[in-house]
Amino acid sequence: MILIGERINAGFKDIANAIRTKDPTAVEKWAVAQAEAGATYLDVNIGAASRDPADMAWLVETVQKAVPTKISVDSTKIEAIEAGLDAIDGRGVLVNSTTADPGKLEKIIPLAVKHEAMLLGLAMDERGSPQNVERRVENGAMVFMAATEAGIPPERIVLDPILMPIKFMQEQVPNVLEAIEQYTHLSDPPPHISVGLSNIGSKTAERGRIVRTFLVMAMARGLDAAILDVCDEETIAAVATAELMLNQEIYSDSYIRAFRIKAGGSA
Ligand code: THG
Repeated sequence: MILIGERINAGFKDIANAIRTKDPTAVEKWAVAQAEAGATYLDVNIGAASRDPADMAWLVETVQKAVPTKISVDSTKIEAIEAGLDAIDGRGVLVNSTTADPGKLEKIIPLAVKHEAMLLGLAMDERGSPQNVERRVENGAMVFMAATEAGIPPERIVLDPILMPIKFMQEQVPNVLEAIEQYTHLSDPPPHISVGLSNIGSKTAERGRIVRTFLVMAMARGLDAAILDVCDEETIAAVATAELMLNQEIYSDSYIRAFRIKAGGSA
């Protein structure tokens, strides 16, 4: 499972303050904590409030000084993604994200090619978020085909069917699960498939249970990546346990510890 740590995001007050004051302390703290928890990538997001691409470069550089972990450059703004990519020191990088909007694909795909990056495509288009399975599959396939045509292999493509809060869009949860399964049939090997996992539990009273139950159900349908709270031990234990059930890892009594070591975290 590809684990993308969600915490370096200006949606959190400590990170928003760090960016505003250019005080690296909180960024370093969360970079180290998420790396030790076994993150494969650290998502880095300057938030909707920042208009300055230089903020993204600062955030990427600050994370790179703290840990060797690969980075997910997360922005809806092309200029911010470009600034983040230009700041990468040669380690692996994930472009988060493009949508299926042709105008966006046209600009983001060449950036992913140039930087030999992983490319994450959201199942969104000019019309906004998908409200059914068909739109999710069409948009995912659109990103997949455009990236493939540009020479990006399936192993470097990540599709995100758009997971929404269960509290407000409960009827979309089965649609996301079905879209995940359909993405696995796009190619052999298939692209990677990810969701913004915390989104489903937004504003709920049982967030952990909701997040973890969806996670294992989605893994059973083919999910193999997630942007998530990697510091939540119960969630990571659910990932490790689900990998056993899928026969992706060999059982041992100490499989949780084995998972953490394999993920590169501190056991
Ligand atoms: N897909 C992709 N990228 C994404 C998302 C996605 N990037 C952003 C987001 N969605 C994933 N990251 C987060 C980060 C934090 C939270 C949720 C998703 C979160 N925020 C708190 C909350 O909602 O309660 C608010 C912050 C706070 O506590 O102050 O949990 O879907 N590709």
